[in-house]
Amino acid sequence: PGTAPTEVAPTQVCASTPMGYGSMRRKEDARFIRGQGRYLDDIALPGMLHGAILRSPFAHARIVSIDTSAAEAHPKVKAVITGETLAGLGLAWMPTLSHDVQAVLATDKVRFQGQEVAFVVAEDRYAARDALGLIEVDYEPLDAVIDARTALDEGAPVIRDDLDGRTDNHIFDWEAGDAAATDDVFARADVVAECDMLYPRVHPAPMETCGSIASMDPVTGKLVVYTTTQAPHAHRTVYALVAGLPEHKIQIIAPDIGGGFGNKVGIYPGYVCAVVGTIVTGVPVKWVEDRSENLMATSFARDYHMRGEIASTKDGKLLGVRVKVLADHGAFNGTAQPSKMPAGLFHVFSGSYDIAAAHCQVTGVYTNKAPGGVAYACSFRITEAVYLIERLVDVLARDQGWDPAELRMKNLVQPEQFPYTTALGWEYDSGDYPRTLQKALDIAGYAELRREQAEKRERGELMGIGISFFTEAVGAGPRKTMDILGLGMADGAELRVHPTGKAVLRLSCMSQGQGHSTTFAQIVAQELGISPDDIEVVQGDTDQTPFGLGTYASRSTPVSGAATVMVARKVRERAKIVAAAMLEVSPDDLEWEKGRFQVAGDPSASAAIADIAMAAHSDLELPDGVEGHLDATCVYNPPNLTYPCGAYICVVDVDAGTGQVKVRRFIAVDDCGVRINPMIVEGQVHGGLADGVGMALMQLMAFDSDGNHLGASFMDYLLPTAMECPSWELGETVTPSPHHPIGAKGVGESATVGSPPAVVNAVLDAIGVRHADMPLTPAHVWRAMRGDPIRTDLA
Ligand code: MCN
Ligand code: CUM
Repeated sequence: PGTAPTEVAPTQVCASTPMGYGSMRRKEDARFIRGQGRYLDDIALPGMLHGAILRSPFAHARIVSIDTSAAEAHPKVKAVITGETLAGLGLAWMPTLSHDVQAVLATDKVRFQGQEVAFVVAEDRYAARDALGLIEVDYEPLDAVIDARTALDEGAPVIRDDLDGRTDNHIFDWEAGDAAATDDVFARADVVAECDMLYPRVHPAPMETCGSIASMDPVTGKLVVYTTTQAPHAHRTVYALVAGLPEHKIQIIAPDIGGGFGNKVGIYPGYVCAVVGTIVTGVPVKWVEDRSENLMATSFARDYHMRGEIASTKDGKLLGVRVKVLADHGAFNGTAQPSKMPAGLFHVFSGSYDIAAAHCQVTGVYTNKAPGGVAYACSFRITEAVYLIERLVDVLARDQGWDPAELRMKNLVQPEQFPYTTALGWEYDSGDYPRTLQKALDIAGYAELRREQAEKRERGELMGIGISFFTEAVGAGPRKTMDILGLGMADGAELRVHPTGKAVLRLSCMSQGQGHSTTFAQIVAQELGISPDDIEVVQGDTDQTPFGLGTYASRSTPVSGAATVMVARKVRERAKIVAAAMLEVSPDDLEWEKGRFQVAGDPSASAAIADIAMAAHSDLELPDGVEGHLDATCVYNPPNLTYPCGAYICVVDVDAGTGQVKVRRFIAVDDCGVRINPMIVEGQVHGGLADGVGMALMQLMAFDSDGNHLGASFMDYLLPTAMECPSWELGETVTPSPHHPIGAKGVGESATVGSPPAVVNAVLDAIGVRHADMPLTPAHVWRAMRGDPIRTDLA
């Protein structure tokens, strides 16, 4: 027992480059594995200076005074910038992605431990750091709000007294669904299960931390910013708005990115300080944060306190679900999500089930913790939504003595119900949920696992089986419903085929490790019959690429991918006219066949794309009104989101003496529609499953009651390694998205979203406990087994 069945074969990598979809090796890896990646910290500009940030040791304190004279006297220091300096330039505060403001450098108060207080620019990084110690700040400590549940208490310290008329820490109330209809089904239900759960604060912790090099050319007045960003064009627009510069005077360049995971969506004070630094000194200024700074001050994730309830008939037909959420947004409301949705896409929490009524009520509060929110492969808070519903279903099954697999199978949305509109108004595009779950159960050998579990229980051994089924909504989004800071979420693409038949594709999205250079070339290859090796994908430079909102929420394939298909098809239409002129036939007589146009009924008369490209640039006479050359542009506004799904099963063994959890097996059957590169998809799934094991078992941003951050290094903030991960057993179903031009759905966050509840459900199944919060560290498991539930996030 316990060995993986052998029928799960790893994906075969194509021996030669496919002319389209298939598991080709990643084009970018030849560079990366030879150490030829070019990351922000690899860049050095002539005369460049280095910045460092002085950070607050307090979670909440008034700034009485700042004395920078000793730092300024340091022989290698070129400038010391404080909030007061910035206030003089009107830059002390910057807008956040959620229509709040955030201090660039604190002027009045510090509001979280690690907040930015002063910026030193010096000849080298070491001198800049040394000079931080010479700055004298006189703080007057204030009581801090650390537990979100006390943020709205009478008499709680008011964090945002900078905002006019603020007397409390309330940010927003938001609801979705039909409250009355939901209350109605609950009143009629035979059984109701409820559960309080915390999705604790975690951090994306990419391998590369964040940084910027800003360079203002004093002659042309052009600002060039090399920066770790997942959304170069969105950043440029924000800089333009803040600095009052036209977009063409700002160039954002994202070099190679060493992991983003949502951590590189927002604009951080350090980026703005680097810009101010170059304006003040007249030379380029580089700022790169260290690991502790990254963990303490940049975008965290989750921090959702949820009280969920689920209603069902006595024979297990789910009727309704409702939830009240308290969302901890930290000291500034800087979460990233579509503007009209302050809880992101959390309202997909009815999950994969045919549920008649659902309602959520979300309240956001300020606390003395770092701002940010969302981030970490979150699909705009679908992680929290999936965790909620998948825990509730398990709690209900346990209360009623039902099998959790059977309960799910009984309630899944059926294939014939698609397109399926949920009680919360989402239109799920496609899927075959029962088949997907059945496949996972088959790979797992579910019945046999339950038998094994029962036998082990007899012997006092703790083995658990946990299931989760998720549906995600990715590919934000339709312009009429989704924008960020007023910018509609459509993406541009430009494709140019050179005379020799090689091509350049320019995109607004930005790879952080997802392999876009490969997969987007494969899309063009599939449409035009040009080898992916001959297609260069350009991203990350706003002077070189069309406008679009960037890579997060797994939107690249659904939106930029669709734009790529459409632009390639536009080029193919032009190629058809050129081919018709070459072959002296009507375009209507031509058929497209594997990279060439051929005359219907006469395969010997044909023109390959490379010949067509040359002819398009030649003296060939084209019909009136037809432009020469072979290129096109397109902007894609998605009609709907895409809805990938998956069934995950986790098998754990728990040491009854120590509470140590070992993940023995993990089965993941994903459906992301048509797979462009199955190997890359599997890589994305592998990474996300490791994320899930990490969040469920070890990752946590904890605080003490004074707001001291207890996870500011990898000694305390634990990330999973290969040692904690089993050999993943993957499967797939493929239900193409009906509205995406190639039927592809996003997959980049699926496994991070879907796997934590499977692991938690497995551990709780093993120890026979109804609920305990993540992370299920040995200490937490051990206490849970003794019926001693604790708040895992507070020391
Ligand atoms: N893909 C495919 N077929 C599909 C769907 C996707 O071949 N049906 C491929 C895509 O072409 C792309 C990759 O899989 O190469 C991921 O595609 P997609 O699902 O569109 O996601 P994005 O490219 O938009 O990536 C964003 C997503 C997010 S939001 C986070 S967070 C995350 C993730 O990607 N961050 C990552 N995966 C990551 N992987 C790495 N290595 N590094 C990160 O920072
Ligand atoms: Cu929310 S993390 Mo990803 O969407 O960049």
